[in-house]
Amino acid sequence: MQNIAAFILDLDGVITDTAEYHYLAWKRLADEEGVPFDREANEQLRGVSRRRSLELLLGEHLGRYTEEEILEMMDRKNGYYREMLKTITARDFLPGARALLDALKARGLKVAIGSASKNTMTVLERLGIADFFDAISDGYSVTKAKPAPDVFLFAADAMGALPEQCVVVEDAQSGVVAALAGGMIAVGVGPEERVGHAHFRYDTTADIDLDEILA
Ligand code: B16
Ligand code: MG
Repeated sequence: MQNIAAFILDLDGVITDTAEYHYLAWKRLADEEGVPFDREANEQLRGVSRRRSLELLLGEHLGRYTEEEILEMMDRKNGYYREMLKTITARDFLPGARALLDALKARGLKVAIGSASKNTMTVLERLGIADFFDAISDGYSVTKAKPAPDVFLFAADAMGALPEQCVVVEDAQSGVVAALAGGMIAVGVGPEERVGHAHFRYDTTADIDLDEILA
């Protein structure tokens, strides 16, 4: 692709794997509420905002809760999740993620984070890369969550790049939809059935082939 100026990287599932912590925190909440929840159901929450995740988790039980109770449950889950984030260190990059960051910078490309998470800064600090990026777009930057393109458009704008000059790397189905909706090049990380609609797809972050994408 000619003219690529910047990469926008998703955080959870591309740079580090916090999905397990999200699962354990949601599972604890579900158990407390007596709502069935397992790892398979957790797959639906990949890349999905906190509120939408809770709605999906509660399913048919959603109607029995008031708005106040919903907000309390989101808060409770986030407390459990943030407790687990304390164990993250610079050793918790997904394989190939740290090398990808350095390779992008070495090629003179701008690099941003485009994540749905409101815990983005905490995770980046724990990984030791809070100062690495040219822009950070997270759950506080925009109101419309993925699959809306807003979180990526915000990142592109903050870097002074046009959408068509940006490559988005995503592990979530909704994230790939968001990148395509924003008019960006989409790189999917994960299985065909999840991210096969991206322009490029690799099984893991370590498999991403920059020569192929930038050719
Ligand atoms: P929080 P990403 C997403 O991050 C996660 O994949 C998703 O599981 C989570 O619900 C969402 O962030 C919101 O996270 O509760 O920390 O605000 O994949 O967009 O980097
Ligand atoms: Mg993700």
